[in-house]
Amino acid sequence: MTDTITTDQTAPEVVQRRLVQTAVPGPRSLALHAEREQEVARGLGVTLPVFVEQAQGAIVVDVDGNQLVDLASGIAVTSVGASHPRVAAAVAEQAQRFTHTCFMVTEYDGFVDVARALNRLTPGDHEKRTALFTTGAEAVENAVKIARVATGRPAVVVLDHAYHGRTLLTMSMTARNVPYKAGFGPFAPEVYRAPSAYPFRWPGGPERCAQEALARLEELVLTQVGAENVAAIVAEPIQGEGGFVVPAPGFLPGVAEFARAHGIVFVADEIQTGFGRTGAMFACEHEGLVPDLVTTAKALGGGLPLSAVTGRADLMDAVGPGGLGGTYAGNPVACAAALAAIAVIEEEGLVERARAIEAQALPRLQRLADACDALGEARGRGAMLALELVRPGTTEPDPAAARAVAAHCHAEGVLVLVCGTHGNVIRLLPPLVIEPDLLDDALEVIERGVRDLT
Ligand code: PLZ
Repeated sequence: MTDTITTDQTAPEVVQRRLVQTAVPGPRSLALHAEREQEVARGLGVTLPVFVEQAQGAIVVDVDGNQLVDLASGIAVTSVGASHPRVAAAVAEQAQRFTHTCFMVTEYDGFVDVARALNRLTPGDHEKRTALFTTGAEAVENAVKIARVATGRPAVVVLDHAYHGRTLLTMSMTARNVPYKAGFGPFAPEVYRAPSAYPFRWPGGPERCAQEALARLEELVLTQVGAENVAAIVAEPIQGEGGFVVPAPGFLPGVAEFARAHGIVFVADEIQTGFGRTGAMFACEHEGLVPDLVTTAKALGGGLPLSAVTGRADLMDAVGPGGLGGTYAGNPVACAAALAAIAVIEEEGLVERARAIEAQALPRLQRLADACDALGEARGRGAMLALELVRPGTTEPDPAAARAVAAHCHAEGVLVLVCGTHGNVIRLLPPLVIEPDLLDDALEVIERGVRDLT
C-alpha cells in the first residue's frame, strides 16, 4: 500500500484565450453526448452539449480541444475562476485529512469557520447564526422552516419571475411553469405571489414601478393572506433565472420595512447574487438592505456543493436542537473549498473586479441596445449582466432571437446562458477573475451575434 499522496500533480496551464478548432460541439463531444442519451435521464437539460476536459480561470477546454470563454461560471458558481489553485489545494488537503464525519455526529472546525465568515460578511452587524446545508434549494427550504418556527405562521410570499429551486417547496415558490413545474404538482400550500418590480415590463412605466409594485404586495399581504399569517417574504435582490431583473430602486427597502412593521421575516435569496457577483459582497448592500435571513450557495463553495442560511440569532435559534440538518450539510471538503474561495474573493479584490467588469461591459452593451431594435434593454450589476431580446419596436419577448444569439456565441466559442421567464434574456456571468482582453473578445462575439439578427 502506498502511504504518500502527492498533491502537486498540477494540471497543464490553460492559456486564457478563445480557440475554436472544430464545430462546437465537435465530433468527440457529439459521440459522448450520444452515449449520454442512452444512460442519462432526458429530464436533465443541457445548454451546450460539449464535454469538458479541463477548466481553468475563465476558459473551459472541451474534449475536441476547443477553448470556450466561460460567461456562465457553472451558473454563478466559479466566481474565483474554475479550479482556482487555492481552492484545489484546500480540497486536496482536506480530502486527505477526512472527507466526511457528518457535523451532526462529530464536529469539525471548517464548519464553524465558514459560519463565522458568513456571520461577518452578510449585511448588518447584529448578532447572527449560520446553518450550513448542501444545495441552494435546501437553504431556501430551511429559511422558510426557520421563519415558520420563529413566527408560528404558515404563509410565504414570493415574487413573479422568482426562482428558488426544484424541491417541492422551492419549486412551488418558483414562478415559471415550463420547465420547472409542469406536471410536478400538486404544489406546496401557503405560497403567495406578488408582482416583481420589473422596470422594463412595468405597465405604468419604470418611474411608477417601485411604488406600485410595493402597493400590490402590501395589498396581497394585508387583504388576501393576512399579515398575521405570513411567516416570510422571500426575494432575490436581483432576480436570476427570471431574467436578471434589477428591481426598481426603493422596492426592496419598502418590502423590508413593511415586513418589519408586521413581524414578517424578510429573506434575501442571495444564492445567485452573493459573494461579489454584483459588485458588492452581497447585492442587498446596493440598497442598504439588512435582511433578517440570507440564503447563500453557488459561489460560496468555490465549485463544491455548499449552502447556508445566515441571519438574526433570535430567529435562527428558534429551531430546537435536531430540527435542522442533513447528512452532507456543511461537508468538510466543501467547507475547506469555501474558506479558500472566500479568502480569494477578499484578498484578490474580486468585489472590485466585478465593478470593473460592469464598467467595461455594461456601457458597451447599452450602446448595442441603443443601436439595435431587437435589444430591448441591457442591464445588470457587476458581473451579472443581461441582454433582453424583443420583437423590434415592441417589448414583446423574443425567445427565438435569444436562442439565435446564444447559438452564434456557442459556435464562436463563447459560453453564454439564456434565462428569463420568457426565455428571451442572454445573461453574462463571467468568473470575476476574467482578464479584460478575454472579456473584450467575448463581447465582440456577442455584439456580432446581436447585429446579425437584423
Ligand atoms: N435560488 C436565486 O439562482 C439556482 C438553477 C439551475 P440549487 N439557480 C440555478 C437549474 O436549472 O436547476 C438558485 C438560484 C436562486 C435558489 C437556487 C437553487 O439552488 O443549488 O440549484 O438548489
